[in-house]
Parts: sequence; C-alpha cells; structure tokens
Amino acid sequence: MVATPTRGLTEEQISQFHNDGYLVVDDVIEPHLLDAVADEITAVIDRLAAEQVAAEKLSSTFAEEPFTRRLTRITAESDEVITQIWDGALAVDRGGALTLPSIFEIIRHPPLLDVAESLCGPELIASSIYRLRPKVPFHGRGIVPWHQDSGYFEPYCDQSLILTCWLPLVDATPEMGCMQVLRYGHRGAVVPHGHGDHHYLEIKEENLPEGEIVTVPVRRGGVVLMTNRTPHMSTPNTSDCIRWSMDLRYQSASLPTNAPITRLPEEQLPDGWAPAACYPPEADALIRSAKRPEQVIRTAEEFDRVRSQHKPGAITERWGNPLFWKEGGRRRAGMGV
Ligand SMILES: O=C(O)CCC(=O)C(=O)O
Repeated sequence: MVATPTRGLTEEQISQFHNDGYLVVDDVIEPHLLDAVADEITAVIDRLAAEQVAAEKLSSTFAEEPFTRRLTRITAESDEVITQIWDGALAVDRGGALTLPSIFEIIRHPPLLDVAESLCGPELIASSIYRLRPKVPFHGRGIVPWHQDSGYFEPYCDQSLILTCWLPLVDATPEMGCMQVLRYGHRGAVVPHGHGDHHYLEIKEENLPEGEIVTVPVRRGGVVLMTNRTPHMSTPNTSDCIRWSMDLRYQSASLPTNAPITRLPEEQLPDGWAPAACYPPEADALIRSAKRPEQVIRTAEEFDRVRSQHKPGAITERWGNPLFWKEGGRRRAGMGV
C-alpha cells in the first residue's frame, strides 16, 4: 500500500507543534523508501558481518534472520558490527562517501520537505546531523537520556528553529523504546546539560523544565517532529525486535549555516558569522529552494561532496565538556544529538 503523501502541515498542526513542542504526523514517508533503506543497510551488515566471520569473531553472518532481528543475533556474539553502524560505517565501502542513496532519498523526500517547509519556510537547509539508530533490545547504547538537541548546537541558534524529524523504519512502540518528549518543555531557554553514559549529553532531573512527559509511539511511515529545545529521551527496548530509526534535521537558510550557498540579501548575517553554522562540525546542504534552485543538492553524490569538502568547525564548549569532535574527523562515537 502506498501512503498518501502529506502536502505540508495544516494550520492546526502548525499551532499544535508550536504549542506542544512536538507533533506526530502519520504517513509521510512512502514504505518503498523505507524498504530501500533496510535493503541498503542489510547489504552493509552483510559486508561487516562477513568481515567479523573471517576474523573469527562471529560464528555466522546470520543472513537468514529478518532485518528486525539480525543485528540482535550478531550483537549477542560481538559488538563490533553494531558499533560500526552507530559510528557511521554505513558508507565505508564507497571510498569514504558518507550517505547511503536510500537515506538521501528520504532526506529529500518531497512530502517530508513539505512538512519541514511548513515550519522552517521555503528556503530549506538539510543538516548533516542525521543519525541512524539501530536500537537493539536491552543494548545500552540505544538508551538516550533527556536532552534538548540545542544542548549540542551553538548558543546563537538557541532561539531559532532547527527541526528534528524522527522517523522509524519499523512501527515504534513504547516496548521498543520509542521517543518520550516533555510537552511544553521547549517554551523556555536551553537548560544546563552534563554528560551521561555513552557520551550523550544529559539534563539532570532537577534541571528539567516544567512540562508533561508524553510517550510518543509512531507507526512506520510516520514522523515525530520536535523543536531543538524540546526535551526528549528514549526508553529501553524491552521487545524482541530492533527499533531501527533515523533522525533528520532541517532549518531555514536564513539561519547560520555552512551550506555552500549564495546568501540572499534578506539572509545576510552580522559580520563574522558566515559560514558559522548551528552545528559547525558537520556540513549543511540546501535541499529545497525557490530562489536559487541551481544550488539545491539533488543526489547522494552531491551531498557526499558537500560533506567531504566540509572543514569541521569547532563547537563552543558550552557545558565545560570535552569536545566530541576531532579536527578533520568524521562522525564519532557518542555524537548523540
Ligand atoms: O532515537 C532515539 O532513541 C533518540 C533520538 C534523539 O535523541 C534525537 O533524535 O535527538
């Protein structure tokens, strides 16, 4: 069955998002696009698992297992495959390229961009801060503590909207460790963050803003939208299936960005800001534009080129924390966001 593409958000949905700090939208991503992501990830797992078998660290590649269980079987014997996936090994076999084409197709999926445009405006930047999360049952790394995404971003973007689109590749239920959000918690400032386990930033309970904890199950094809100040976390996966999910981020091109674009007159930033970005370590890309369509990034190869030419900028050591990022490095373990 093909989902009916959503043509952006209604006025009511937009106000609900701004009021609550989050919104669930069903049937945004067409199933065949999610199937394509699962297929490409499976090909990567085939390769990584075969390497582990050859190194005698794994007894089998477990190729007969379904996508929702295979990594659990592998991880029971060796953590190396899942660790490489968490750390962004998905594209090692493309000569350092970074993005699976199927993932890029989701990043540029028109119905998803329609939703993002409803909130961020028509000149849209896709951030490279996209994450693929294989949340294996009872595996510690998938448990993400309370945080606001702005805890990771530069303070000058605190009051701007950087939209997180969290989308599962499988139905995400409470047992599988779907998202929890603090409804209304986005209304104030970015609160202090410290370091939790697995290098994720964490808001201590006493620093959590006022709000109502809401568990947010979402069906495959749906998206959970959050602001960058919305406190959120995810609970343990106590089911017997892997909660595969991705989180993507969008913002307006008028905000600080390192995307290689010609800024429009109305987008000029104060001196010294360009090419400052809300998250300088990773590359931004123009993903939709009516005013400079020739600069839009349209293929995974172009996206990879922007990413590989990007010179990671330093981040403000806002919480007195050690940097997660190494100059010249790529995504590193623990880049929780
Ligand atoms: O997927 C998760 O469990 C956590 C996701 C998250 O924290 C995020 O998207 O910012």
